[in-house]
Amino acid sequence: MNLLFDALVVPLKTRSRGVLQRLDGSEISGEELFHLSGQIANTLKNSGVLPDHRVAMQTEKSFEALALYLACLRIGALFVPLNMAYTTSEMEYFLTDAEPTVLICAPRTEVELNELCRSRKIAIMTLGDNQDGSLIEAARQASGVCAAVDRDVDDLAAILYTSGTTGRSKGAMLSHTNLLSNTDSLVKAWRFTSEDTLLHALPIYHAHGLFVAVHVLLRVQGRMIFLPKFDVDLVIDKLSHATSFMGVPTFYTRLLTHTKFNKEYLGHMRLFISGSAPLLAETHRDFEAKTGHCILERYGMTETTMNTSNPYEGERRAGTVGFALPNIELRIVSLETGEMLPENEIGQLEVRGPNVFQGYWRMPEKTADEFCDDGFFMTGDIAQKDQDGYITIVGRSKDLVISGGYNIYPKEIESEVDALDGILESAVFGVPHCDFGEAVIAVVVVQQNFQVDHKALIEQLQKRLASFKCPKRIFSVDALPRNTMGKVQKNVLRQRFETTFTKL
Ligand code: MCA
Ligand code: AMP
Repeated sequence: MNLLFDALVVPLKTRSRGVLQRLDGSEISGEELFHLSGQIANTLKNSGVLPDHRVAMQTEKSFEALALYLACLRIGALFVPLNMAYTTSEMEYFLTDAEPTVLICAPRTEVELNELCRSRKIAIMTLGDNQDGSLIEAARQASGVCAAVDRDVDDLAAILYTSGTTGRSKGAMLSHTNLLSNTDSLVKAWRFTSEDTLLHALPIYHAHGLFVAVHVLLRVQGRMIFLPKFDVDLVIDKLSHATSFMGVPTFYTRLLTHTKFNKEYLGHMRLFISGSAPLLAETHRDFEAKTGHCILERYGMTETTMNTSNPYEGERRAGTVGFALPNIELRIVSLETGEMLPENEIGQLEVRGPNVFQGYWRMPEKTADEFCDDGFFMTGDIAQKDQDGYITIVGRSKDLVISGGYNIYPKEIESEVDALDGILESAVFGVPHCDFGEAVIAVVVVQQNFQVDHKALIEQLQKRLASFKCPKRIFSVDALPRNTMGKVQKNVLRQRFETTFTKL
């Protein structure tokens, strides 16, 4: 038995209908996806990959990248997808921490990454976005027949890195049961069937695009129109061929502000889903007014995949994330005492259920810190439940910025800013941004007589940090505001700089 492989991949074997449409309109059948995943599985095995070995992937989104994930499931390797935006310096950390047997990278980054791989004895292969690269060349020569290895229900399927409060990313270990139980809940909750076509515009290196979108559609043997990335014109063009769409709030605000976007394009659409960041109630209402569709908002985390959802039938309440999904226990507890709070009171959201991950990769202490004795996971999200049971995420106790659906932990950025020449200290935080929801800015205190050039500081940071993490603006102050305990008052800074992007 191999839970995820049996549930998601085996049914493809006999499916001659298209399961995936490429941007150029070509259709990939289930049989083709199944066969290619077998060929890639054999290629990985030939490179020395064994069950429980890690296979890291930093490539553009493609049908072949998806086949690579399915190949990992087949041979029991742990899939470690990495954002294409990560710099070589960030990749050095991930490769050192995950210790993959193989890295599959884009052809254009091979030279830079080769050095890192060689010294760590990591095999390297490439996968381009045009059906090219050494992985695909080798796979084409390999047999497509590859028996799936047995996996226990609690065996791991993937490690997904999520930013860390301490500055370094942590690998969330997700098991077959974690992922399949959640997929099945979502299929039911959102009424997905084999008749569905999902317009897939999310990246597949995060839980949203892979474990929510791809898993649900594979599970029901539906079809996906696989866009390389979110592009508002393309999405508008392709929506008329889809029944469903999943996105982060930025996707919806961009659609709403596009002059071409209107009801006409939505002939077959039955469902729009939003998550990964708060969807403003205003966006929810404007979308309904413009399209007649009420966006279904849900809430999740990399560590837990999806926890709550607004109902498919029944009121999808703007500004809320709905109710706990089946078999998932949620509670809201006091941040001071840890005691459960009654309705309408605000506290930390904790979660327990088959969806909750197995811990952080090689960080047992960090893992223990984030679980209560009775097995509830502390999400770090601040929430409230109303008298009808709807949950609202009202804030975060973790120092986190969510920009366009990407999580950015200020500590990581502050460490990089502080290391720059001339900087004494810094504070990094998020401020409102009409496109990304929140945008990162940094406030710095510079050494005496240092001639600061904020643009040059950003350019230096771009060499070290993925560009979505880089502060969009940097400001200098004489001193950071601190409370009596000496802690930087980010709320004071946030207030002072909150109109940075809104007054533009
Ligand atoms: C791109 N840029 C960003 C972001 N994306 N800056 C801040 N925040 C961002 N999210 C910057 C780039 O660094 C670049 O800067 C410039 O914008 C243009 O880059 P480009 O790639 O062309 O941007 P884009 O194509 O317009 O991308 C915006 C996007 C993308 C489509 C909203 O960020 C996106 O696909 N976001 C989805 C993220 C996601 O899937 N999250 C799910 C995580 P410069 O010009 O300076 O170089 S999973 C999760 O959160 C849990 C499990 C859950 O609940 O789902
Ligand atoms: P990640 O670590 O990338 O998996 O992001 C998870 C975090 O995104 C959660 O802990 C929340 O803070 C946030 N999040 C996800 N979905 C929502 C939502 N619908 N509303 C508000 N915040 C959300």
